[in-house]
Amino acid sequence: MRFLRSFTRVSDLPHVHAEIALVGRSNVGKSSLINAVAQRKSLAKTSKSPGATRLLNAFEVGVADSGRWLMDLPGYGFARVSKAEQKRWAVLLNEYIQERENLVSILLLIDAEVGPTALDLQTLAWLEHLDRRICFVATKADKVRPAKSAKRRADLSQKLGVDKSEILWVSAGKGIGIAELRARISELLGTQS
Ligand SMILES: Nc1nc2c(ncn2[C@@H]2O[C@H](COP(=O)(O)OP(=O)(O)OP(=O)(O)O)[C@@H](O)[C@H]2O)c(=O)[nH]1
Ligand SMILES: [Mg+2]
Repeated sequence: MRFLRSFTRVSDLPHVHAEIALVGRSNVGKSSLINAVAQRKSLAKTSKSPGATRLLNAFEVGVADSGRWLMDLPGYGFARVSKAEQKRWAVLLNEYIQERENLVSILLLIDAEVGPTALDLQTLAWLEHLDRRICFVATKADKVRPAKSAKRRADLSQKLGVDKSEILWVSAGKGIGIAELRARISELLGTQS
């Protein structure tokens, strides 16, 4: 996987063969997950403070010019940026999800320990309304104590309204579920993993 470039506008995006986007609240671990999948430390910019990703960042999966893209997007629900900036990101995200052709699936990232938040559920309802295919990913699984894991899994699936088997548990930090996620991405994009 390689970084291609950042885009500020949806209308600047070229036509590609197939694309997957990572959607989730700020700080949920979208960029970290891209790095884990790519087995690179800082391919995508990550940060302790939310709001690290501000643009539509395109990564290419598979061979050069494969036309199979993975998009890292700005997160939602980050209160510490100005209202104007928050609005700009929301508009950008809305536009992207609504208009992007060849978007074969959205990886909806939910914090395994915290989520789903009200905003996560709102986003989910909206994605379902738009008829987008969703792949659920619970992030930072390493933060969930083993004793609580079964309860958290049941709770997450109940709140998201999907079967437990439909949620992929991952940890970019500890490498949990990454091979599985990589395989899922390859399958969705039609590339060799
Ligand atoms: N414990 C733990 N921390 C993680 C994991 N993945 C990411 N983090 C931490 O969570 C913070 C946010 O990670 P990012 O990958 O930048 O989050 P993001 O979703 O891209 O955030 P925005 O770009 O602001 O939308 C960083 O401090 C990461 O180190 C994980 O699997 N386990
Ligand atoms: Mg990011």
